[in-house]
Amino acid sequence: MDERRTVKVSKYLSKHLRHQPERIGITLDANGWVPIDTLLRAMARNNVPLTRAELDHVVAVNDKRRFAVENDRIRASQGHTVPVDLDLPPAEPPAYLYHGTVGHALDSIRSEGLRPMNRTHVHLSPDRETATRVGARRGRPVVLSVDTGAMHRAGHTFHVSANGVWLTASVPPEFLRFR
Ligand code: HQG
Repeated sequence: MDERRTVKVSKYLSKHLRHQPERIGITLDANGWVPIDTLLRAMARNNVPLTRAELDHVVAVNDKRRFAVENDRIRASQGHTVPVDLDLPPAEPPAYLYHGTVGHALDSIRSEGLRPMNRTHVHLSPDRETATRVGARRGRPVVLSVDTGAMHRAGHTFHVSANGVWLTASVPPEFLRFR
């Protein structure tokens, strides 16, 4: 399978496993999983035929390990806008995590902090380099440091996804460093 098709299928999977499962007639379970045979049948019906071996390849080579396969089921590891409970245990974050955004969001972020917007959680990165890439999806990236140690001590809950993205409900502005 060539690189172009691999990326195309990965985007297709993100779209339907995170945002619009109903568009191809599948239903995610409460934890975001769908049986792989159900997914492959739905893809065939929607003119995107994919074999199990091809799916396994897309999952295995994905640059951000976006998908998890377990017991012949698949789910997106993070990034959902449909309400799913990833059922991840609470995790103690490092002292600082990072958030990549863009300049025009800063005034609003300064006053209301980070909100999940359309997604189920605010997504935080373990290092500045990753956060820079996240911000760059939207324009010239701006990286904020988040005092996650202080948030944790103040009782905020954190989870880490299977692919190393940190998730929390929101980040009040007092925990953000705009440097
Ligand atoms: C911004 C990708 C105004 C926030 C990435 C961001 C990540 C606010 C945008 C994952 C705000 C939401 C998630 C506020 C937050 N006022 N703007 N109060 N609070 N924002 O895409 O973090 O490649 O939902 O800064 O790598 O950019 O798809 O979140 O710019 O892990 O696998 O609102 O998506 O993963 O954008 O990205 P998003 P995100 P994948």
